[in-house]
Amino acid sequence: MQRIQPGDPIVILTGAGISKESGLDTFRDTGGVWTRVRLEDVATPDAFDRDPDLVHGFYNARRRTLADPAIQPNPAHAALVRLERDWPGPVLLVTQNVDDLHERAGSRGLIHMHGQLARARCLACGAGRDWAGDLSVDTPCPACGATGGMRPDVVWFGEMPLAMAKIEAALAACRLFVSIGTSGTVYPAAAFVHQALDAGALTVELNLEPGQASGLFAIRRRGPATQLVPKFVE
Ligand code: BJW
Repeated sequence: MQRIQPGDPIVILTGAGISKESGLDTFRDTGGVWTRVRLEDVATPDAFDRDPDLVHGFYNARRRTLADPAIQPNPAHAALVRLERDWPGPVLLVTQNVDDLHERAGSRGLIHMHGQLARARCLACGAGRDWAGDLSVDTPCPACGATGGMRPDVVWFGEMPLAMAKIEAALAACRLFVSIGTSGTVYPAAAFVHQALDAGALTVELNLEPGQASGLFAIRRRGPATQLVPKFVE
């Protein structure tokens, strides 16, 4: 097994499981988002063209949940802040999550590869901005004034995830790749472990249940993120 030296570059990938104990649902577990709503109805560009009211309703509800004071970063988010602060080398945190719990915990410079719930983007002029309230088909774009084009700034199926060049460069250079709380079913994130292995990195999975590619990880730890991540970081 590869040995990690202080200062070696690290890439961390997080998924919905890291925010579960903060009170946010995962997607594919029992009771998860996609067990209640068909992703084809709310998380594709076609769905937005077909029924923007339905899509806005789905994301407005999730934006309100995220704004609930009961939803707070948990000890797993906090442990990653300590890792980023104390590790003497580069640490790139890549999250598939659209929540802002990593930032609220204190992480800086992370990549939201699937976008952010608290941002909106205008299809007419492309302008993106922070967004706290509801969106509707009548919401005018604050930048260009067009109506009907404001959409959640998230990455739907069939769309290109964000900052892929930066992520792939970090994966090619990393010596340690840690996957936390993701089922590994959604590409391209599901393939990051292959890219890390190609780079010769040590691969670690921290998850409640084994992800799709669990067998590829050199180290696998099972349990809730709030216990596993602080223990791994210390
Ligand atoms: C705990 C825990 C606790 C629970 N502690 N753990 C066929 C083959 C290959 C690819 C494709 C294909 N057909 C189509 C595709 C492409 C498609 C895709 O991957 N489809 C698959 C379903 C097959 N992908 C795309 O379209 C992507 N774009 C793309 O590929 O562009 C082309 C491209 C090619 C090459 C390079 C670059 C680009 C876009 C995907 C967009 C995904 N969007 C969503 C919605 C975002 C907005 C929103 O939130 O509404 O992103 S879908 C949803 O899934 C969300 C998540 O980020 C993503 C991943 O989910 P995650 O985080 O893994 O959650 P779960 O629920 O699946 O798992 C939770 C895990 O937590 C579990 O493992 C539990 O055990 C664990 N857990 N409690 C620790 N307490």
